[in-house]
Amino acid sequence: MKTFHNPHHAGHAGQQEMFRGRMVPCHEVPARLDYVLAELRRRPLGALETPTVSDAALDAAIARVHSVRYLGFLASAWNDWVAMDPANAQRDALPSVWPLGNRHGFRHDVLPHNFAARLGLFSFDSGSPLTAGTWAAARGGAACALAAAHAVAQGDRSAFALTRPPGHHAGPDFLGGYCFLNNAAIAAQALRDAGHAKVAVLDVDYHHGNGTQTIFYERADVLTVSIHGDPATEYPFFLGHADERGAAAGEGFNLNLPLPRGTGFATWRATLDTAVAAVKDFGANALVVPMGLDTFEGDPISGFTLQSADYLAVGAALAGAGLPTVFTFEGGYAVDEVGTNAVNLLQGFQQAA
Ligand code: Q9C
Ligand code: ZN
Repeated sequence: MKTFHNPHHAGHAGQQEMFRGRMVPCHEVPARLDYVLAELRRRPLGALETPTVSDAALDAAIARVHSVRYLGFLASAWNDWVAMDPANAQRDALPSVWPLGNRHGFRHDVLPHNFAARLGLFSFDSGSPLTAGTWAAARGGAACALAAAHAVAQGDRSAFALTRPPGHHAGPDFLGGYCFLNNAAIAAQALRDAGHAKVAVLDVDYHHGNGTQTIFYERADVLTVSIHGDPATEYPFFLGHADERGAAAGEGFNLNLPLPRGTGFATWRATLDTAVAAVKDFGANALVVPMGLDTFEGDPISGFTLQSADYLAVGAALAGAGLPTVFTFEGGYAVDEVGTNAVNLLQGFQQAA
């Protein structure tokens, strides 16, 4: 399989995230991608490329998934942050005030002039620093997702969008969970637009793919499935329960498979079989896998206990869906092992496909 990697990723380098009342070093660091790229050079699965999609095609593909006003906010966010105070050039932008939705009656329709207020309007946590290179990195990542979708649409069995920041927590008009643009959703929509009538997304990151679920929640043409830590105890907490089955035309086209913190591979693997069966029952023509490696036992912020060798079997099980497949790189914060785990999964897929 071809890998499209993002040459702009390292420009997104947050210093700190808010965690339980204090600032801690970011878990989502540039070295994560470098380790995966190094492992792919050691154990090649196919060509390593950078995406060559045109700016116009990229802007159009991103706008299929995200709102105009959110994209306008992101494109000028760093300049607006520094314009607030020149000293901000040395600091990441993090939100500190949010217009809570349903219960508090705050308005979302009026765009505040104040940058800190806009940052809160378009975000849902204080763990996702926006830095000088964030927009270019996120945009470069969307280009990887689009290029991977194009490769698969043109007949490749699979393709890998190797990028950071990750994407699956980003919704139509919000960032969070280290994510800014939803690469998996951009790939899924691009596959739809290339003529695949039904696309499935099977999210194997430790955390529920809330952004992807929200983007496709009322649609019957994109099935979203996610295996993740139970939101009763695990981030992102406010979405990802089993009773969320989709709405309106999308009723029945979302499947959440939450598992308790501490779950090991036997149970996780059986749950993956349930997820793959749902993808097959749906009659998907193509598959997108938001590939988080934070299900690994050694992950510092997660709670499942998968071992490195297990990822070979995960990839083989995903190949069992028998579908053209785009992988997007999502979470996975045990930096020393993330390259091995990612390439194990992809190699397991490729050997079984
Ligand atoms: N201050 C992904 O794996 N952790 N995102 C909570 C908030 C957020 C994980 C800290 C975890 C986000 C793509
Ligand atoms: Zn995650």
